Amino acid sequence: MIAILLPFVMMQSSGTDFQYTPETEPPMAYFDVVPQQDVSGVFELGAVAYHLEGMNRVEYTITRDGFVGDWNHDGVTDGLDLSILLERWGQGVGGREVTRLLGAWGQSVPHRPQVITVYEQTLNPRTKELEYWFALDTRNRPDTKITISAEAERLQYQLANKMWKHGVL
Ligand SMILES: [Ca+2]
Repeated sequence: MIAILLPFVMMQSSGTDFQYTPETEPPMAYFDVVPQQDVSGVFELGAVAYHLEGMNRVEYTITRDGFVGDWNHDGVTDGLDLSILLERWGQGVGGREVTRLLGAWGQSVPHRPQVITVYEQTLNPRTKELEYWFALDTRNRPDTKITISAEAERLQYQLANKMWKHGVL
């Protein structure tokens, strides 16, 4: 079981002009996830995001507590962790996880934040909603608390305008 905390950050434009200029409005975005829940396996996690000028991307930053390869949570990565990993072999755990574990052998290496960028909204099979979503695989790292933050960025006005002129948008 893994607890997911979901703070959300939206990028805002800074302006003191009170004219309505949609190209300077911040995007609207919300996680389509119940916060602070326990999940396991592969969890399709996403946000609904919208902007009048179009969305560019939603960027997620995944921060994990604990240490790389420390499957038994004793604070160090060693043979006991390798045994646990091998018991889970083929269940979302494979060579990449062994490499990660061996790289942290005998140490207490904190997880580095993982960044995932989603540029297109598609149907999230879990929620049946159009979202900027990704598959969070909780099987390939030791169970721990995961905090996920996201930034939603609108399409830049100049880029949208240029794409419009070329008939892409
Ligand atoms: Ca350990």
